[in-house]
Amino acid sequence: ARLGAQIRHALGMNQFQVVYQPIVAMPEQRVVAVEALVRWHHPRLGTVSPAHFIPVAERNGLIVELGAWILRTACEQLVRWIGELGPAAPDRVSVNVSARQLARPGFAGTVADVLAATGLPAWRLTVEVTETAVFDGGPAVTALHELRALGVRIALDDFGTGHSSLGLLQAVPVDILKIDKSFVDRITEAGRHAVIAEAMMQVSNGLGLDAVAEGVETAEQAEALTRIGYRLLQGYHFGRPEAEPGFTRRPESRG
Ligand code: G
Ligand code: G
Ligand code: NA
Ligand code: MN
Repeated sequence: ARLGAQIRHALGMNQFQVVYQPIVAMPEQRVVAVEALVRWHHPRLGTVSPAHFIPVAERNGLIVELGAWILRTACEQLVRWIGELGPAAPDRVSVNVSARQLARPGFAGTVADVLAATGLPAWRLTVEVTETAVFDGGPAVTALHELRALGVRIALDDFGTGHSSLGLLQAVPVDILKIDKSFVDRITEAGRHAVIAEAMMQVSNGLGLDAVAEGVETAEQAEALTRIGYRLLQGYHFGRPEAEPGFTRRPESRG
């Protein structure tokens, strides 16, 4: 069958899984949040990347159903961790929302229903949207205002790579800038990358937003980012996306 039809089947067969990547606060490296990322374990194809199937689900509309399942699963998981781990649980969970999901009438209502059903307080949920999902205004931006009114936080994902990064900040309600990995990759080289990352930090500070640097893979990158003011870091250096990230293991059993 075509991939689109297989996605519907996979939902019924429990082939999707949500994994969680830590977002740490420097310098203590406390896990203050996790980003939820979906995985598809296909019986024949193995693990299919969301970079491959999310665009298909967007085109055939199944992203609405799949996205709602991801949202509910992530909210339930944080509620469970808070119950099991208390203060060692992350404060927040961040869920990626695609353009089509966000622009569909009733999206904020779905989020409100999931929060009510799972008991997760709205302030503990962040919705991650890309610049391209919101840059032409319209229903997607209306949805962001509705989410804000619920108390949900908004993160602008892959910040700096879209069409209108700075202009967008005038038009769209945002709480968090997620600085794209492409800036982090070369942050330790002399040259323009560090200058741009530093300018983005100044914009973030000036507007009173949080900034998260994504794709941090080395201690050197973490150090360079910290030096220019980044306090919230995410990347393989701190942890990969996993079903049960390191903080779920009790200190006495931690390797
Ligand atoms: O997790 P990974 O790096 O393989 O993700 C690849 C791409 O798929 C990224 O752009 C990421 O934002 C997207 N993605 C991962 N999980 C989700 C999800 O739950 N919903 C949406 N809409 N996109 C996701
Ligand atoms: O588009 P978005 O930023 O949501 O996508 C995040 C993607 O980046 C996920 O697929 C995640 O698995 C991946 N990722 C997270 N941290 C790192 C990292 O340190 N290095 C690389 N190469 N990918 C990362
Ligand atoms: Na994201
Ligand atoms: Mn991102």
